[in-house]
Amino acid sequence: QKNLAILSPDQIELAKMLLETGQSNLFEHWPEPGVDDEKKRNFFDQVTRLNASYPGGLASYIQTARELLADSKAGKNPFDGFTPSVPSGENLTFGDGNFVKFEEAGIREVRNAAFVLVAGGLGERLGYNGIKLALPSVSTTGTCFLQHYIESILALQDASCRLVQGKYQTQIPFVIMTSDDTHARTLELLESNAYFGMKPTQVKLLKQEKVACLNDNDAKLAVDPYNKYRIQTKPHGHGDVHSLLYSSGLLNLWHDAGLKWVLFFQDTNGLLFKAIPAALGVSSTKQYQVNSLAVPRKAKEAIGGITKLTHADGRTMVINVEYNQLDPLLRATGYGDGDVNCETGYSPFPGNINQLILELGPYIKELTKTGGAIKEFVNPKYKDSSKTSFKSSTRLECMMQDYPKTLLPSARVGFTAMDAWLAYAPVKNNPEDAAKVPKGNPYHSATSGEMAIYRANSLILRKAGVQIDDPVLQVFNGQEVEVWPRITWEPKWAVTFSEMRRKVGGNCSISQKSTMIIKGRHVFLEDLSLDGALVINSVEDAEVKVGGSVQNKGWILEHVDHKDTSVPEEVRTRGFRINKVEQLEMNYSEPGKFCFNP
Ligand code: GDU
Repeated sequence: QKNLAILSPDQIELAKMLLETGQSNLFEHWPEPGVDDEKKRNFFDQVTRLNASYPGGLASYIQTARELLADSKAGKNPFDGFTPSVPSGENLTFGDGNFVKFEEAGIREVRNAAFVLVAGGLGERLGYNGIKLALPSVSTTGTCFLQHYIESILALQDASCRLVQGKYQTQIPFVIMTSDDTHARTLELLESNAYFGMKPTQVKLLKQEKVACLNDNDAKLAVDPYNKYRIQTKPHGHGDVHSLLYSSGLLNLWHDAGLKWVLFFQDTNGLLFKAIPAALGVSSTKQYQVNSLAVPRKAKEAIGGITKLTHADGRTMVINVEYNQLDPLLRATGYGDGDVNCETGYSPFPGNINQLILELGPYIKELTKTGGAIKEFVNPKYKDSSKTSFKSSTRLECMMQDYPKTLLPSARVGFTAMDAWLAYAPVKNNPEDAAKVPKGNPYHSATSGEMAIYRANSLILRKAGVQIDDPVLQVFNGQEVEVWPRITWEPKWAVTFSEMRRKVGGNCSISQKSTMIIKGRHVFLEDLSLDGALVINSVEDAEVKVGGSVQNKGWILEHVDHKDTSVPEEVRTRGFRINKVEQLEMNYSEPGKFCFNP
C-alpha cells in the first residue's frame, strides 16, 4: 500500500488489478518507499507489456490459468465427449494430372496471398546456438533457410504475375514472427544480406511477447528467480501469431489490397515450397477456409495427427491432435493399442506439418470475434500425485493449428496430404536424439533434412524424365540415410512440375556421385550426362542450354564427428562436410543465348 505513492495513476490501476486477482505475493518482498523505487516502476513497465500483449489483459490470463489448472488437476480430458476418427481430405500424388492442375490453380492464386513464418522458437531440441533460420538448408550452396524461403516466395510471385498477364507486378507480403530470443538475429540476418533480394518494405517482423509464469494451482504469478522486480516469463507458443497479426492491423490492409489467402509455415522445412502451389490450388478449388498440409505419419512421430472429432452431441471438427495427446485420446476411446501404425505401415491419422492456408475473409471475421485468442493449454510438471505443487513454474501455451477450434461446425476445414519426401523434412533434433529414433521413423535432424532435399530434387527430376542413379546408404552421426546425387536449384528455375518439365529434354543422366547446382532461371538441360560436379551460374537475361558429357572428380562427402568442437556447429550437427575436389563451373553474366556442349 505504501508503495502506491511512488507510482503513476496507470501503474496504480495495474497494481490494484494484481491485488484483486490474488497476486499480493509479487509485492511481499518489496522494501519501504525510498528503496529501489526506480526498479519498482520498471516492474510495472513489464506488467504493462504483459497486460497489453495478451487478449483481455493479465486478469483474463490469470482467470483462464485458474480454470485450466483446475481441469489439469482434476485430470480432465480435453477431448471429453469426443470420439476420434480418420478424416477425409485431398490426397495428392506428385506429378500426376490432378497435381499439375492444382499447381496451376495455386500459381494463379499466389499473387493474392501473404506468407507468415513463425520463427520465435529457439529450437532447444536441436541444441544449435544460432537462430534456425540462419542454418544452411544444404551445404553444397550454404543457402540458409531464410534465403531459401524468400527466394521461393519471390519465385512464386514472378510465376504468378507471368501467368496472370496484364496485371501489375504484385509484391507478396512476408511476415516473420520473432521473439526476444530470435528478433535481433533475424533482423541482422536480413539486413546484412539485403533482405535476400526482397524489398525491405515487403517484409514485416512481428515480435511475440512471452507470458507470465505460474507458481501454483491458484495461478500465482512467479517472481523471476534472478530479479525480484520482474515476473518470470516463458514462451507462449506459436499460436500467438494470430493475435499479433490481428492487432498489427495487417489483415485489414491485406484485405483492402484484394488479398485472399494467408499461408503459415515454420522455420526449418526445406521441402515445403515444393508443396505450396498444389496445396494453395486445393484451397482455392475446394474453397477451404482452413487447409492444413499433411504427410503420412509414423506412429509416435513428433508431429500432430489430423483427426476428425465427433462429439456425443453431434458436433464435429477436423483438428490437429498434438502428438503427446493422440495416444491417450485413442486409448480412452476404444483404440486399445493407442497410437500405432496400421497395415500401411503408417498411423491412420495424417501427420500435421503445420503449414496452414487460411482464407483471409473468414479469418478476419473470426479474429474480430475472438481478438485473435487461441484455445490454450497448460502442462504443469507436478511434484507428486497429489498435484498440489509444481516441480518448476509453468505457463499457458497455445498452438497456431488450434485456430479452427473456435470455428462453427459449418466452416470449410480440410487438409491436403502429400508424400513426406516432397513436403516435409524439418531440422529439429540434435544428433544424439536423432540417432535414438526408432528404425524406420524419420530423424528430423540436420543430416536427414539436407539429404531429404537431395532426394526430393532427384525424384522430381526422375519424374521429369532424367535418369538418376539409385542412392547409396551411408551413416552420418549414427543415422543411416539415403545419399542421392546432391542436386539443387534456385527456386526461380522451376516453381512447379510443369515448369521443370519444360527445362529438361532429351536423354539426361546424373550419376550418384554427382553434384549439380543451378543458379539462374533460363537454364535448359538437354542430353546432359553428368558424372561429377557441375555449377551453372546464369543472370536473369541469359538463356543457357547445357548438354553433352561432363565428367570430373566431383565433390566428396567426408565424415565429421558431431562431438568434434573444432568443426563449426552447423557442419558437425550434420555429420559431414563437402570436399570440393573438382568441378566444372559455368558463368553466364551477360544477357544472350548460349549453348554449352563439350
Ligand atoms: N515457434 C514460435 N514461437 C514459440 C514456439 C515456437 O514462433 O513460442 C515456432 C518455431 O520457431 C517453429 C514453429 O513455431 O518455427 C514450430 O515449433 P517447433 O518446431 O518447436 O514445434 P513442434 O515440433 O513442437 O510441433 C509443431 C506442431 C506439430 C507438428 C510439427 C511439425 O505443433 O503438430 O505439426 O510442428 O513440424
